[in-house]
Order: sequence, then C-alpha cells, then structure tokens
Amino acid sequence: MAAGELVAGFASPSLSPLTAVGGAVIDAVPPGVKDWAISVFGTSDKAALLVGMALVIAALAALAGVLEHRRRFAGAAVMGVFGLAGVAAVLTRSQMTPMSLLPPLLAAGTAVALLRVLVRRLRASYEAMSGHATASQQAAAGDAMPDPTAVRSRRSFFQVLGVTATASAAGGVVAGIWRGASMAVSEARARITLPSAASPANPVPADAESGVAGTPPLVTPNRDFYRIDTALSVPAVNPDTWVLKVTGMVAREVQLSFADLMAKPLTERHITIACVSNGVGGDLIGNARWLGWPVRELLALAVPQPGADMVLSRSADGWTAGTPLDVLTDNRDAMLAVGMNGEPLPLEHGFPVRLVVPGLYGYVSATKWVTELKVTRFADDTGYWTPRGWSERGPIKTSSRIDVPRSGRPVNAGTVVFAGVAWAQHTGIRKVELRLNRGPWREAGLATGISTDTWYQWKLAVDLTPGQYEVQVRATNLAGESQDETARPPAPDGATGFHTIRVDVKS
Ligand SMILES: Nc1nc2c(c(=O)[nH]1)N[C@H]1C(S)=C(S)[C@@H](COP(=O)(O)O)O[C@H]1N2
Ligand SMILES: [Mo]
Repeated sequence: MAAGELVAGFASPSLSPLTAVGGAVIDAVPPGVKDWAISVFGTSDKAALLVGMALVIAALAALAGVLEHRRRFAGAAVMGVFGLAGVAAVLTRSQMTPMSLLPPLLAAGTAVALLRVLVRRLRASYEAMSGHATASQQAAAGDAMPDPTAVRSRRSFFQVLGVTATASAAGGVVAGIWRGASMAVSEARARITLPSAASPANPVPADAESGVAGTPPLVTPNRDFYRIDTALSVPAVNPDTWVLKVTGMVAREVQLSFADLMAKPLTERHITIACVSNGVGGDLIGNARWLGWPVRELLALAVPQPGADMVLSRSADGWTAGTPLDVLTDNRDAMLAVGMNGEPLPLEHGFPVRLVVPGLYGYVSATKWVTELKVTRFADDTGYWTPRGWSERGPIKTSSRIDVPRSGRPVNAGTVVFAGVAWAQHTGIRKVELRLNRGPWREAGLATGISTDTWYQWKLAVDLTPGQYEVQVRATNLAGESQDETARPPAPDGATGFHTIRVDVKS
C-alpha cells in the first residue's frame, strides 16, 4: 500500500489507491449507513473509514500470508484480486487519469513479490528448525548445538520482514505528508467563495456555437482542460500563506496576500489559452472564463523603472516565464486569475493564483502557482524554456482546426458538414476557408466570437460525391493576415501549416 500511495504522489496526485477505494466505499454505502457513520464519528468519519480500511487490508494481508504458506499462489491470488479491486475503484472516480491505474497495480505487484519472498524464507526456517529438532532428539545427550541453518533462515525471514516494515513506514510517512498537504489545500480550496466580478464577462452570444455535433464545447469544462507543466507532483500551495511579491526594477516592492487579491475589484473574461507545443490540428488549447485582477493594476502600484521590458514570473516550484512588460501593461485583460469557469482554480491549473495573458503561448505567460513577478529586462533574465530551444517571445499564431468529421472516418455521400475552431487571440478571426483536394478556397460560416481573445467556431456544408478527399482549413485574422502555409514543427515558437484531414466519402 505504501508503494502504491508513494507512486500515486507522482503519477496521480489527486487519486491514490486508498482515496479511490475510500471514495468508492463512500459512494456505495447506503445513505442510512452514511448518516449512521456521521452521527457516530462526526467529522472524524473519514478518519474512521481509513482506520476501517486499514483493518480490512491487514486482515486480508494476514489471510494471504496463511494461504500462500499452505499453497503456492493462493495468497498471490488474493493479492491479485485486491489489486483488481483497486483498479475497479479507480475506474469509478471522476478524477481518474490513465496514470491512476498504475499505483494499485504496482501495490498488488509489490505485495505478491514480498509475499513470495517472505513465505519462502519462513518455510526455509521451519524446515531447518524441524531438521534441527530431529537431530537433537537423536543426540539426546544434552550437548546439542543450535542448528546454524535454522538460525540463519529465521534471521533472514525477520530481516526481510523488518526491511519491509521500515520501508512501508517510511513510504507511508512520505506519502502521508504529501497527501496531507494536498488534502489540506483541497480543503482550503473547497472553503473559498469567489467574489462576483466588478467587471463581468460578456455573455456568450447566442450564435457563438456552430451547433455541429462533435465540435468541442465553446467553453472548455475544467476537467477536460488540457494540462501542461513541468511539475512532477502538483504543487500544494496554501492560499492562507500564499504571497505574491513584485520585485526587481520597480520604484517599490509590493506584496499581495490572497485575501488582498480577493478584495480587489475583479475582472471576468473568456480567454482561450494555448500551448506552444500544440501541433497543427492538436488539442493543447482550451477556452475558459477566468476571474482575476488585471496585472497592470498591480504593476502600477510597484511602478516599473525605465529600461525594464520583461516580467519574469516565478511559480512556487521554481518554474519561470518571461513576458514582455508592455503586454502586461497595455489594455488587454492580462490577469492574476483566481477563478476558472466559476470555480477557484483547480489545483492542476495553478491554485490559488496563476497568470493568464491573452495572445501569448502559455510558456511565456501563463505561470501557474505564481509567487513572484520580477520586473527586469530580456537582456538580463530568461524564462524556463528559452535556454531549452524555445523562443524568447511567444505570440500565439493565427491557426485553425477541423474537428468534424474526424480524419479518416468514412462519411456518406451527399451533404457533408465540416466544423471546427479558429483562433488569433487578441486580434480576432475575420474568415475561415476550406479547400478540397487543393481546389479553390471556399469561405466557411463563421460563428460570432465571444471576444477577439477567444477561439471562434466555424462550419461549412459541402455536397460531396463518393471518393477520397483531402480537406484543408485556413484562417485569416482581423488584421487581414492569413495563417502561414509552411509546415513547421512547434519548436521554437509554434507550429504552422494547414490542418489537413482525409475524408473517405462512401456512396
Ligand atoms: N508553474 C508552471 N506554470 C506553467 C507551466 C509550468 O510548467 N509550470 N507551463 C506553462 C505552459 S507551457 C502552458 S501551455 C500552460 C498550460 O496551462 P494549463 O495546464 O492550465 O492548461 O501553463 C503554463 N504555466
Ligand atoms: Mo505550453
């Protein structure tokens, strides 16, 4: 269990085998039992559940030990079933990711391996002991020496047992500290009520959705929002102790607490953020309604000194992004966000506070778990990804994607509806065009945008006869610039080229 919990700390921080089984038990027990548990244990009901689970696990482990000692693989089978039960519990949880399946399997695998080793040593020590007993009975002279093989076997059994217990305790303590910290932060997050925005978001226009089945939602739900960061385990940042420092080339350094931030007049905006690693046609892009305080207001309090041209933002885990100072001080809605789609930021998306900057790729702007803004110069400082082969500046490139139909999926001849999204954050989209088999470009119907800072949905119905088609999409932004045709990979400053799909039209 310790191995599973420990690995979950890395692989699946929001869902460990124990929390999955506990959650499944909580969901499965009838309401009467739940009420009874709360009335008996009060707010310690979760602790009581964990103690109960520990007792059941200990009993099962003992059972597996006895069975394996009697018959080879009998105990291993118990452990295997136990691992599968863990996997089943994980599968019922909404926080599940493919990585969440690893810890219960690993826990079961570790248990089986340990069981084998321990039973083998125990058996060896029994055999040696019974051999010794016979020998000493035969001698019957009273000067029998203890059989060294028996002593060695028994010692080796207890050595393995001791090492296992110590490793489990150490693993358990580390995992416990880990989970305790992130649980405390999750609880702090659950207690937060977001203030209403002083400057609310525009309502989503009624005709902003193309209405084509299979198009991703215009506003991406938090659980489906892409996640990209270097954090091996999600940083657990407590809002009660969080402070943001504005340092560097400023007239005065400023410090901001979470309470200070929540008391500011907040702005709410839909903003589509994108990852520079998003390949043409990729899904490392998402649109959310962010609530936050404009960064320019904070910088105005600190008063950047002449000559400064960059803000190096730093996260609780030391990651950095270099953002042009002018982008953070112009009239765009660059913000210190506390809310995402009406909720406090999810832990994986930067709780309690992150940066969101319309128009720039995440790696140069969207610092999650942000704790410092250092006003500086591009000549003096570099963000995390710049020395690793990515450009110093990262404005988002005008781009577009075909979501419907899926590439390679056969469709019926007749009217075929194509649909997707296009984006040119902070400039906006003017038109989207499609071409079939490199023919003439045809203009698609463009849905009303929420704002120029978000993606736009588009659709086009085309009558098609049976055959193979290569379909390409191209967007033009409101500055009149069409997207770059040349196919280039994401590095160093964002992929270019037309998203191209193949459609097989059946008669
Ligand atoms: N602390 C921290 N913030 C970070 C990153 C990171 O690695 N660490 N990655 C950035 C990158 S590259 C992107 S694309 C966005 C992704 O934000 P999301 O995970 O909320 O979608 O976060 C940015 N903020
Ligand atoms: Mo990114």
